[in-house]
Amino acid sequence: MTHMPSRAIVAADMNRDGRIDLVALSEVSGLDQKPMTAGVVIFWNDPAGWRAQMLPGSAGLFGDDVAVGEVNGDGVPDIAVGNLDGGRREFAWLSDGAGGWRAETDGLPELTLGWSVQLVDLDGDGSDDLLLGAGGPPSNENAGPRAYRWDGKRWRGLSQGLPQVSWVVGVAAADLYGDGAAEIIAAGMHTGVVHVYGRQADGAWSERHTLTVPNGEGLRNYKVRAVSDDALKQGLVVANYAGESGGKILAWTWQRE
Ligand SMILES: [Ca+2]
Ligand SMILES: [Ca+2]
Ligand SMILES: [Ca+2]
Repeated sequence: MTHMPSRAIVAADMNRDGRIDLVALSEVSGLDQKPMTAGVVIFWNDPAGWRAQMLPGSAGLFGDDVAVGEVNGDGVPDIAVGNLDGGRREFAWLSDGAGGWRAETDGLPELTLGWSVQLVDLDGDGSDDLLLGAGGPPSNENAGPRAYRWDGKRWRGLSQGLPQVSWVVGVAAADLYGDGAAEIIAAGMHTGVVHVYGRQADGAWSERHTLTVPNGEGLRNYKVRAVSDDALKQGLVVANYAGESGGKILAWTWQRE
């Protein structure tokens, strides 16, 4: 595809033929570009060459993040996008059982910007859930770290206890404490603070730890990633920041008790 400005791409074998494919999301169209973006595009790694397939219902969409996981249990990867068009709520395309993908929006928030997105199992049922680093006006009460699980027909909120703050950007999830349940790690856009939330027995999230970015004033967060290693009893949280006067990448190691 010769014209696809993109800031978000992920590699996965989308049709399970043993060849790794690519999924990309368009970036916002600039003044010198076509007003209608391609949206979400799968680049099939065919033996004869790359072949682009635009996902139905995604034309015009744009954003900065894309993720692949398994949401609906059919073994075919599903797609989540950090949709930054506040007027649309297409954040996920699920495999439709017929070789295609369908946007599933029922239960997802309106007037929300998805700065970053992850597909990760947050409630421990074996299926990936949708984790958004969401922005939007406080009155909308849809911003902050937001989580949703797919019940087979629609999305259900999994955000109980998570704060509703206006501008959360990077989100990630990993089992930092080694208790078998994933924590949510969320970075504020301009706050210089990264919050770690754990899920309690009643399903509500509560803050377990706060990480502070030294001299973080004036820096904007873009992404957070986290991994945890059971053998080493260690975790790692990484966040990247940029601003007019520079930027930094910060990593925190996580030693379990
Ligand atoms: Ca493939
Ligand atoms: Ca699937
Ligand atoms: Ca789940």
